[in-house]
Amino acid sequence: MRDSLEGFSKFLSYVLRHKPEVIGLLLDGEGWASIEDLIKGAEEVGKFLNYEIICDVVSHSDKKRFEISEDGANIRAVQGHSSESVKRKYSALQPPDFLYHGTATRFLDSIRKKGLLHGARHHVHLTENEVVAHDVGLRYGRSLVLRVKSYEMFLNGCKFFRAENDVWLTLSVSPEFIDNWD
Ligand code: HQG
Repeated sequence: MRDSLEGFSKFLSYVLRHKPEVIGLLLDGEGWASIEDLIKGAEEVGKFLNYEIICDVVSHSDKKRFEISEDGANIRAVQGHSSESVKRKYSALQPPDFLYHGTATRFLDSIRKKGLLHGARHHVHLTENEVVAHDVGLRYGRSLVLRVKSYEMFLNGCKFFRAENDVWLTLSVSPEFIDNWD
């Protein structure tokens, strides 16, 4: 992501995942919002956006966080939502044997007791890529990558979903399915 686009990307993540109401934006159940309304709403809070900037953010997003509809009229974040208006219906999939979750060492005691919880977001986020997981953990402090026995969870009836940008999602991970505490 180029530096100049990072601020716009953070703003889009904020309104398309978490707080659309701060700019009076409506998200439908699948997370879609009108780009016209997004531009108008942003302008009302003093944030200048236009269609070109939005397309630039979408195409340069390192994690492919956003998607523009085929007709070019709407935009959504593909995962990471906490907004209650969004109830994405991902299709359930068989996961690989293991998936990774990057966290910070300071959360470990709690994770040992309660497992991984989705918190304010709708899902726990997992990845096939350990390096990506490490970077995710760094956002909160000293990073620690937990290995999740995803296939075993699947055999035990837990559902897994994969967002359009290959982020894996599940509702929670109980401690017994984490296999590398030390
Ligand atoms: C931790 C980024 C204590 C959890 C990434 C994490 C991701 C617990 C934090 C996406 C816990 C929640 C999401 C428990 C979980 N006790 N702490 N029982 N269970 N936690 O930001 O997964 O760049 O909501 O380990 O790539 O860090 O924004 O979730 O540290 O896909 O596109 O609670 O955000 O993508 O933090 O990150 P978050 P996350 P973007």
